[in-house]
Amino acid sequence: AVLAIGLVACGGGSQSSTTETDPSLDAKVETKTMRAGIGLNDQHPQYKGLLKFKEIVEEKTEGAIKVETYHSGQLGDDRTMIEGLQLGSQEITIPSTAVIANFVPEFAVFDIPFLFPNEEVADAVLGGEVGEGLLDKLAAQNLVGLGYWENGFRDLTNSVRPVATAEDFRGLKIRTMENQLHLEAFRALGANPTPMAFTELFAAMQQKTVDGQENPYSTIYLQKYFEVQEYVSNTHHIYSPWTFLVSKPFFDGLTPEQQEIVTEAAYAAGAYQREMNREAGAEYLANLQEEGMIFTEITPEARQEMVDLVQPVIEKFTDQIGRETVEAVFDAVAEAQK
Ligand code: TK8
Repeated sequence: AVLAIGLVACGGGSQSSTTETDPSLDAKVETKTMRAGIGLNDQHPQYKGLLKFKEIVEEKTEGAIKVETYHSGQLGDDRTMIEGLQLGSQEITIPSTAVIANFVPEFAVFDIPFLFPNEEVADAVLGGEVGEGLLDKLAAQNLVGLGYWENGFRDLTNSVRPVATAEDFRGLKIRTMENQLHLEAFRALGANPTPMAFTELFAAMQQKTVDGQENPYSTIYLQKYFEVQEYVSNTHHIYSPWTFLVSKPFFDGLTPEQQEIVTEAAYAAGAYQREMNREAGAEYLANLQEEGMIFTEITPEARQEMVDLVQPVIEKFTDQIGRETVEAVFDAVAEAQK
């Protein structure tokens, strides 16, 4: 009780005489705090994965590193949080690779529509040489990438009409992530896309500034988009990875042992998050229909038409992404399917 009062009295700040007399705190080195922020809410597997990361790190460092978790964009939108890592106002965020492409252009390779046929191929490419090699490029932006987590296959929702074919995209105002390739791909499909931070999306749909959006079923359900959207189609147009990002100045300031603990925890929590995402995944579409959304199946023929329509966009962006990266990823995708 005396210790607690002492801490309260000094506002948890610099050491008081009370803490110095506590033998268990005597040997303790300075506690480091990692502020971790994400855009999704606390119901999402991404947040549960983050809590797993916190648990592992705090246990293995015996409290020498503390992880503070923030959800629902409490620390800002994805772009702002990445900048926060660069500036040192925050230590962790887990954004979609599509947003990271604004910092490291090669990350746009994952924005190529219909790149991954299934999750197993995504795992092989992201967890393999190509995926890991891309993470190395983050250092030049003062960022450290500790593996990929899973946002998942993105599916279209809107409040205007059922979408079964490319023709049905015509004129729909679709919010996209802040990513050039996404914008042009949706234009090629005939939609009228507008880029927007995730944190503004719900209000935009509610106020009908946009007709629709695209995200995995998990997000559509857990963020309650069914309240403002009527139609959902399994477009599965992009597999969206997340990257676990840490502020490089902060990471460099950790001891080698702490760096290892943080790295292993990020990968372990990522595996846990992916598993949870996939386990729950099958139910979310049924949940959406229970909430009254109308589901439209995209036939293989209709999807092929979409694939063909976005081909010119892929060609246009190949040089901007980096031809070498694009080829390496396509090779890895082919290899994973052998
Ligand atoms: C959340 C984002 C989100 C992404 C988007 O921070 O912006 O649509 O899919 O999940 O990462």
